[in-house]
Amino acid sequence: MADAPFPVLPALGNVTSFPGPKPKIPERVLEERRRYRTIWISDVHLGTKGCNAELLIDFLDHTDSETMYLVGDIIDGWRLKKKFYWPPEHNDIVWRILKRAKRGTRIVYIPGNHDEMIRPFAGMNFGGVEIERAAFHTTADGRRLMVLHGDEFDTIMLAHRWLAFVGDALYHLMMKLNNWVARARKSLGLPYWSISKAAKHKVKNAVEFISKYEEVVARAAAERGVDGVVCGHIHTADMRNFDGIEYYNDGDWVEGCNALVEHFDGRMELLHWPDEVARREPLPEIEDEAASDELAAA
Ligand SMILES: [Mn+2]
Repeated sequence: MADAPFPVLPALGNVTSFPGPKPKIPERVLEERRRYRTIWISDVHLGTKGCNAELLIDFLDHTDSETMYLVGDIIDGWRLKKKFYWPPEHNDIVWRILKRAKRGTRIVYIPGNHDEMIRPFAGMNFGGVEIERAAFHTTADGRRLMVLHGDEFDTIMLAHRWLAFVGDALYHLMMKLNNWVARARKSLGLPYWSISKAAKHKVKNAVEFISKYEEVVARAAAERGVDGVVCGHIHTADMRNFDGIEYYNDGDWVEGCNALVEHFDGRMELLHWPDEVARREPLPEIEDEAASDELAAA
């Protein structure tokens, strides 16, 4: 089913007169794009240095879908207000999304908290991009999913929000540091005190926070009578099931570089794009004739 012919989009290249400036990174016109029924991405944070724009451009050039949901925090208005940062690659992303809309992809943009200035435009359509506060999506196998950014649950989850962003790397660094501190203290005749134990408590809280958040969102979805929920916001891609309610988080393009996709049979998949790029066959090497001529002459 995943290889079923793509029913909606016309062949690539039909849009010959797309207006606007040419992107800095030229669009790769591939014969074969990966085609999905639906794509969800969020937490792109355009307007910040954290955004992995080139990877996202690569993703956009290699995929297509009937529907694409932009699940919030696409543009980081909070940071832009403080400091304006907008490299050409960020324009390239906007250009590609608008071109997708023109080519026939239904694009639904659900602003998040960082792009909340776009929320008042809910119900409007800009260049084929529908702005919505939330959306309902029916999968090919008939499941009804609620799509929303996810900051709506922050009031419930307020305590220690920052802990959610303390990652594994910090934990391991802490463990190393712990060994070093323990040895130093021992040589000084000081009693054992675990820095990692103190830190571990906080990291454990972070893991619990994510788990708790996921459950809160899933339960809220259950109350609305849907089969599942798709959100972003916490920058933690995941697929889980809480008592029959499906929870999907499409991750982010700051750390994870993830997308959630629905295949044509309704099967859901989380993509980690750096892995997909790594798996790709390298392009054939271009033989450097000048260099080989030099070698022959030597
Ligand atoms: Mn957010």
